[in-house]
Amino acid sequence: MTSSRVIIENDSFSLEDYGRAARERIDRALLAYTNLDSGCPEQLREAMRYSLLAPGKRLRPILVLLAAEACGGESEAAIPAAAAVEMIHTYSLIHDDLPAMDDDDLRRGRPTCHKAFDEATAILAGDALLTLAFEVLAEHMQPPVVAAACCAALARAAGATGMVGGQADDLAGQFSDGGIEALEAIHRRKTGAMFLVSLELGALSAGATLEQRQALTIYGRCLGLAFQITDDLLDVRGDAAAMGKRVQKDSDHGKLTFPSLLGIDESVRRAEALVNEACAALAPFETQTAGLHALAHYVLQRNH
Ligand code: GRG
Repeated sequence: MTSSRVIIENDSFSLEDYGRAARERIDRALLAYTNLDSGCPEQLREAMRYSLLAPGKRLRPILVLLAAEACGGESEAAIPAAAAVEMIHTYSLIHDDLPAMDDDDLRRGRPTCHKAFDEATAILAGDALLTLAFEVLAEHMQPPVVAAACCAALARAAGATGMVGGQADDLAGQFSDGGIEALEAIHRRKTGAMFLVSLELGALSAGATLEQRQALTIYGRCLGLAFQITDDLLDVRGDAAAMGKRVQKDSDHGKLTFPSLLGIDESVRRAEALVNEACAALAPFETQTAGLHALAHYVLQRNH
């Protein structure tokens, strides 16, 4: 978020400042957790760190920290969970960029992992990040019952009925002649599940109440969908330099997207309505939710 020119502030909260500080804490943890012993080949560690520490927005780990704080917890206790979701997210990007999937040359403003290294190394770097995420949760989340719950939730969100399942249906062109429900069914899993679980892990780390978890679930569902709509809009009208990746990809491949189904104006309206719904869901919280509000609005206004 540091490179964004969008600054969302109210009297007492600046997402720009919060994001900068959170990003530093998250990146320190990512560096420490990838300081693997000599059993890890040097090139593999380099490829893992190349992609993991590249300048992404760190939206999902920031959501973990914000959810923990909103539920009355200490964000420090949620740092291992924040690192774990970023590892899973990065693995998914590395694999998504491979020739067998999206075949991309540029990611986060840099050559993709398989271009900077080679395909086999990129596959293995993704595999290693996927497994390291669960090692980090199991070893560093406390108490053990919370660590186990975090592992189960993240596995479900990232796996065959979550992100991987959504990606498989998307690649298969499943529902490509379907309507808006079909499109949402793909993105609830492919993109939305990782947003939702980020909030869930933050809530678990803070010992959230059922009411808080339910509110975060509504917030996360709306936010995940709004994020995907803006992602589709950025593919149509975004700037490749700001995005750090190729744009106009979806239309080139004739993919089903929100703008292709609804048109640009209606897609924008839908994303705005979802962000308003996300923010309304935060009403039951008595604690500070300025960060979650600001992040939802950032998702609407982002340029990358
Ligand atoms: C390969 C198992 C597997 C899954 C891939 C995440 C994903 C599923 C594919 C990425 C393709 C894509 C562009 C999806 C749209 C939403 C998305 C995940 C965008 C990237 O997330 P950002 O914008 O990226 O948060 P940064 O780099 O900022 O972290």
